[in-house]
Amino acid sequence: MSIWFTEKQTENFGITMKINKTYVSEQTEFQKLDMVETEEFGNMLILDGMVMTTQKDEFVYHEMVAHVPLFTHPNPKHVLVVGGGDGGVIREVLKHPSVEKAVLVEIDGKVIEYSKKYLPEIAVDLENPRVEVKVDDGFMHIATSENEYDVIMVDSTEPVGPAAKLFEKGFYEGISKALKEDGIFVAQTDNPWFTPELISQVFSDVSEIFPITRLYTANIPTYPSGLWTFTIGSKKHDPLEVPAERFHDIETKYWTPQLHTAAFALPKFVSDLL
Ligand code: AG3
Repeated sequence: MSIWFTEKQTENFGITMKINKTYVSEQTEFQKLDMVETEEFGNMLILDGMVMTTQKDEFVYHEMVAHVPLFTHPNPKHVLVVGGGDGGVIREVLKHPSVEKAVLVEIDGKVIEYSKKYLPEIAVDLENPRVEVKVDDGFMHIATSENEYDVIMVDSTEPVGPAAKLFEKGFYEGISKALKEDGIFVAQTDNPWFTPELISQVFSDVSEIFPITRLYTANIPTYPSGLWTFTIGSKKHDPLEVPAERFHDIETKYWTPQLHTAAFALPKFVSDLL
């Protein structure tokens, strides 16, 4: 007998994976958390029935969330990650020597605890002295920060449950206030196949607040449709105008200087949403 997990990505469509082992299946204070071993993608974190990250493809998402805004900023020193309790974005952020301090604000301490245990190469840097981990509400953290951060990354779940308010215009206004005068933020903004309205709405909200607003994509096989989007709001620096010499050497598996720019080239049906 074999056990299979299906994430119903829409009412009528899903992704199915063979599960070898279930390590954790528990209702935390905020969400349902499952940690499993899959045959194809290694260990996998699932929140509220949705695939968050897997050992095999996590590098795409984490590199693309971190490196695109961090290379766009000429000297990012103080960085905030909202969500991201698995630690994958933090691991990538620390590859930038200019970053003196990276703050991670994750609402659910259980995500951190189980990621350290079952996703050790993703959570590898959560104890690094350049990192400050806070188990707290990211929305509140943003609301009480002013002129503090060079780069903010929103590594949230989907706009249902605890993360719903991280997709509202008021949140992006808070982010703008929390950023310094040349700050940049990025948020994961789902996929154009099943949630085109979300992409349009976020892009329009962000462009009312930030002078430079851009959308880029990456290929993530375990996320709905595989075509994932990220929205950047920037006060001054344009991700499409990064001087070539700013791209210092870092070890990556997905991001390259060429891809930094290429990721902003959108299929027509996606650019039509903006
Ligand atoms: N955060 C975004 C995951 C969204 C996936 N959606 C889905 N499976 N329906 C990922 C967290 C990784 N650090």
